[in-house]
Amino acid sequence: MTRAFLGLGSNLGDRMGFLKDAVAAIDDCVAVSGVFETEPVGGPEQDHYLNVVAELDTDRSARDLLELCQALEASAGRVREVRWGPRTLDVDVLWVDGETVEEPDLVVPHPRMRERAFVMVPLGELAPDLFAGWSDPGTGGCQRLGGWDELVSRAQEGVS
Ligand code: A4P
Ligand code: MG
Repeated sequence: MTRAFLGLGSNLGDRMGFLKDAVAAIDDCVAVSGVFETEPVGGPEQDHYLNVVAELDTDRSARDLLELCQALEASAGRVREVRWGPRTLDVDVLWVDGETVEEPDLVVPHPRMRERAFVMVPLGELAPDLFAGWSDPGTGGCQRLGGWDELVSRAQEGVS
């Protein structure tokens, strides 16, 4: 079994609902970071994101994980319009222990992850080893709203 990390983000519709359903569908997820409200990076003017990072203990390859990411995005009804544009759900393969991939449709570790506080700050809660030595290049606000379980139960009570 291998340690792997996925980054999840939503900035359209029921953001917490999309994240919750996606995490629930990852059967080898073993931990989830806190939930962060983050300023959009790149793309057109758009609303703030909720971002989390999920840790998996998995026997899936990076390629299998990309398929999982795309299936989760499809379940959330994601429509691809503009690159870096608003989305119900974006799921990226960030890191797979011991695996690097450089193919046209899959690059792992995620090539932009170290440029982004919305990835590195939640990732740092789960993987201090990957966070070590990182400094924020100034990619905008990243506010911790609370722990994963706390935000899931608040969403169930209808508080957003
Ligand atoms: N792809 C290549 N490598 C990977 C990987 N490691 N994981 C390919 C996932 N996908 C990977 O992605 C485009 C293509 O990247 C996929 O077809 C896949 O084969 P996409 O999800 O269709 O499009 P995108 O997400 O708009 O583009 P991109 O370049 O993946 O954007 P990013 O880098 O994912 O950034 N701001 C905040 N605050 N929070 C966010 O979550 N997310 C983005 C998207 C921009 N700004 C954001 C956030
Ligand atoms: Mg993406």
